[in-house]
Amino acid sequence: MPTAYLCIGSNLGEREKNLTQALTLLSQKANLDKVSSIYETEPVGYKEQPFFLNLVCQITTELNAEELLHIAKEIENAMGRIPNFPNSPRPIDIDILFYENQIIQTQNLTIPHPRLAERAFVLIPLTEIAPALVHPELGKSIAELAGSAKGYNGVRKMNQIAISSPLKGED
Ligand code: PH2
Ligand code: MG
Ligand code: MG
Repeated sequence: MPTAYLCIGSNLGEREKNLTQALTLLSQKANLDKVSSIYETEPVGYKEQPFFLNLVCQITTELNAEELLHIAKEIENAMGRIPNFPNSPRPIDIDILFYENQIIQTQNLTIPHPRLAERAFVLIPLTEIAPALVHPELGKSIAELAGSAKGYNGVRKMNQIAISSPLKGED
């Protein structure tokens, strides 16, 4: 079954609950195989907004990339996300980082996520669950990319939180 990696973020409302709810909703549509720790992260891009909580997860799914994007948007909408300016605060953001080793460029979707290689808030949690994963365009592993990423100071691991409930079984 195809494997995909997602980054989930929240910086409005009860951030931790929002992440857990997003994982629960996602687990109703895809197999949730691995979930990273939660990190509190300094906002990248538009700075005048609250700190985020971010995590990444690995799923397996029969959904293709477009269908997965549709599900991600459905979950964002169901959780009260209002379309706003780019990089604005949001209760939940679900981004597809990788879908298999596919390179996809359509009007709606760019995979791998175009900014992941410069985002410590993605690379650090991803190193936990997929250090050997190779970026299909850059030809470098996540561990290598994380080694040269900037912005480590803005990414702080939170105490382990009860995020295991939507996971079926241990890894
Ligand atoms: N998402 C963004 C822009 N900036 N910064 C952090 N720390 N975490 C995010 O998830 C994030 C961001 C756009 O989606
Ligand atoms: Mg995003
Ligand atoms: Mg997004």
